[in-house]
Amino acid sequence: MKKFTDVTDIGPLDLAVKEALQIKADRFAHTSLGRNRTLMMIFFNSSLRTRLSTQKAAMNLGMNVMVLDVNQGAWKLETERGVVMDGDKAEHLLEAIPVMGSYCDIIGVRSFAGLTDKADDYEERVISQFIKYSGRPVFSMEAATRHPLQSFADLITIEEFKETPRPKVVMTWAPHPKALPQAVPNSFAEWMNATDYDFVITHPEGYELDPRFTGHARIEYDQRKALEGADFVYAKNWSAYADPNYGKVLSTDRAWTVDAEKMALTNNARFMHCLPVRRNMIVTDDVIESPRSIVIPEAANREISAQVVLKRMLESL
Ligand code: AN0
Ligand code: CP
Repeated sequence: MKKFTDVTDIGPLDLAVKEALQIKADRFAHTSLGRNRTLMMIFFNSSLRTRLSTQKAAMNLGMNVMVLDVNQGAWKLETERGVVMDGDKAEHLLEAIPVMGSYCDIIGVRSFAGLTDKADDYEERVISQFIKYSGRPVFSMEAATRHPLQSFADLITIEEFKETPRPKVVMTWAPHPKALPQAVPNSFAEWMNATDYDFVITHPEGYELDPRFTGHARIEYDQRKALEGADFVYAKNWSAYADPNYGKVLSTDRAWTVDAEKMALTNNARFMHCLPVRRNMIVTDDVIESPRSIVIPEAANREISAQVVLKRMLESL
């Protein structure tokens, strides 16, 4: 595998999940595959899970790991070509990328949407340049429009916990005080649409996602109606996608918070969230702490999704 940025890069999902479960059963089965190979993780944004789980996955494969926090200690990077660099940015991505590529075998990049220029975000300028200029296999650790390692871990988690072959999975928007990217919900929709699950998306009006991601999923504006009979409730906040409100917070209405009364409408659903989560905005304490909440095993599966991707990239070197 030479790149991992969207669902199509992983091939048939049943095989990917099978490989993930094999790795989970024996995560040290390939400790020599990564010998003398170096992973470089480049973060333009903060992270807890992605940083730790991806590093752990690389260590399970015997790799060496380097981590660069671009905004802490590195030169500030210019990303636009053609600008006169007389501001605070000391280095251009076009030099920095091949230099970083020269020190490693595989590159992971986290670069969130800026949420000001939709065309810029949806062109995936930053990660595309890594793919083009690094000379290395590149995987997304959440780019502007997708978070595929998260969605893959979500899929593995649903496969582990589902009690019916074709569960009803409901992704619900929930309130958050700050503007967040659409990457997690876009990606989750893209991956769920690649399964045969009954997939429903619910959000307030104005929060419609890019139809290239939501595809044939059912959109239901009445959250309670959407939640009826759900087997999995996947909560997430995102900022508006539609013009003229791109990147804006339109509502922080806590009537959309996932609470016990909402969960009572479901088929005793499992509660999921990618984390980090704001308690009592997105979800109440009692729901996230309940035995039906699977946010911790979901996060634990990030190690597994990362290990499948790294293993396949190492095999292709
Ligand atoms: C980020 C987001 O919503 O994209 C990362 C989630 C994995 N969340 C925050 O910035 C809180
Ligand atoms: N879910 C996730 O990607 O978490 P981090 O932002 O902490 O990496």
